[in-house]
Amino acid sequence: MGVLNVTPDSFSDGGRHTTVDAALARAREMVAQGAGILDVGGESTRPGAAPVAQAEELDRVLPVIEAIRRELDVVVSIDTMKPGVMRAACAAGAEMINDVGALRAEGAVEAARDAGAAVCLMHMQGEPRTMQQAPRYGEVVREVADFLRERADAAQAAGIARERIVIDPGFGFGKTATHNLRLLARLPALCALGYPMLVGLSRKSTLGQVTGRAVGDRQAAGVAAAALAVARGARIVRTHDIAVTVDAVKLAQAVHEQEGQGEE
Ligand code: HH2
Repeated sequence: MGVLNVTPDSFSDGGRHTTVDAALARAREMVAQGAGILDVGGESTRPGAAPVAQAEELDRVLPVIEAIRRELDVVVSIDTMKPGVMRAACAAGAEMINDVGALRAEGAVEAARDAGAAVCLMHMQGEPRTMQQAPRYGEVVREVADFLRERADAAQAAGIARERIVIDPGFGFGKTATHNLRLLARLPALCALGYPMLVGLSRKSTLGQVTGRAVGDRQAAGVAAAALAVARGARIVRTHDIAVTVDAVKLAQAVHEQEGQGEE
């Protein structure tokens, strides 16, 4: 899953793809490099980010979704928490809704159900503006698992088919580096919930804390994180760095498939 932020303020690629032409050029590049899904976002969720009005978010994402759908053979995902954006984006051709709020906004579950789209339900403690101020858990893996199970149950109770549901521990969303690393280490416990697992660690601050590197120099750490996640059962990797991640994912997947095969 390639990240396509059409925002002025996203933490690593903000301001780069704010025209439709620039976004489409980046979309072409990511598809050529092997992305199977493009995640189009018009509102940054980085720590401290300010909310964006719906009309502004729609102005940013709709022309880009329409342009991608006209030209490229790729699944478009809409990264939003707003039911109105979900509906309009799916009407414009998005087939997946990536909601960092896990469809908790009023009307979001219904919008996702009516759109007939796949949904990614992500765990977040708090809200983007304040989530990194003091993340706190008793047992982070259990609490994230309980939340994801509850949201997946709620989605199905509202009429969203189980096969359409993807889950995500939400790395960096109300979590310290230790929380993030523990969730990655224990990813199999979350995969055991029985839904395809999406992970997004690309360029995030935990990679910086472990390696001491700035946002622009975290590609190698991101590739390693993607491989570690796929080796632990992740099925979709959300990344800014497609070509190198595709190779890492292929290798990790090939090794993962050999687990439990052959001699005892
Ligand atoms: N991370 C970001 C945004 N959306 N969605 C899912 N499902 N999982 C993630 O880990 C995730 C996400 C944050 O990264 P980015 O889009 O690069 O930055 P910003 O939120 O500043 O636009």
